[in-house]
Amino acid sequence: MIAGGFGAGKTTAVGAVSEITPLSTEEYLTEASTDVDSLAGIEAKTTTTVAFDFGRLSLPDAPTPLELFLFGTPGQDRFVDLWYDLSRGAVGAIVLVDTRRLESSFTPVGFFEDIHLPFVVAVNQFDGAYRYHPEQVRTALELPTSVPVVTCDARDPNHVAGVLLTLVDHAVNNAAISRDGHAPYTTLQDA
Ligand SMILES: Nc1nc2c(ncn2[C@@H]2O[C@H](COP(=O)(O)OP(=O)(O)OP(=O)(O)O)[C@@H](O)[C@H]2O)c(=O)[nH]1
Ligand SMILES: [Mg+2]
Repeated sequence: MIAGGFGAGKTTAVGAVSEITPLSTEEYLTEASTDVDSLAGIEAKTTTTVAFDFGRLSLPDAPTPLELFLFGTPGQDRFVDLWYDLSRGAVGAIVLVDTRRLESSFTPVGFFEDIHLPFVVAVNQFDGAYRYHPEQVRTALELPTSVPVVTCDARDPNHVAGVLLTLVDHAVNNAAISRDGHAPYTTLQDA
């Protein structure tokens, strides 16, 4: 799963790295969301994801060759029911973070902690945004040392692939049982 707050760069990340034309469910932002979905720092944004993004990435050079199916979530908290559906059977999650709007990261971080799905935090370094050290972001989000925190540019395929490899490595090394009792990465272990 590629998760994170509204406008953190999830659709951008899936589109950057997918080797198929991504399925996207973008709809135009309207005046109705002006007061609830802040565009501070992302004023050029005109659409938002209303269901999910889907893409695919093969990693033939990974220690075990992998084919990852990428599901980008909608960012707003009001879509949390959909996050539950998308997380079923997932290997793990990337939480993309925009440090200018850090508060929108708490809900996705708490969500993956609650369902015990391995996740990594990737700070999406927007142009002009202050460059915080990953350890400062860890402290601000109250993350344990076991959760990897990395930086990336969500527009760069190599960066996003690198974060996915970090996630796969983290998921393999952190066996966890999801809240519904299924091992979330059975497929990965089988591979
Ligand atoms: N400068 C810069 N802009 C980015 C980066 N990633 C995304 N953007 C821009 O930021 C805006 C938001 O990107 P999206 O990919 O739509 O974000 P999202 O997280 O999918 O948004 P929602 O689905 O609405 O929650 C777009 O205008 C992107 O072009 C980045 O790494 N650097
Ligand atoms: Mg999106």
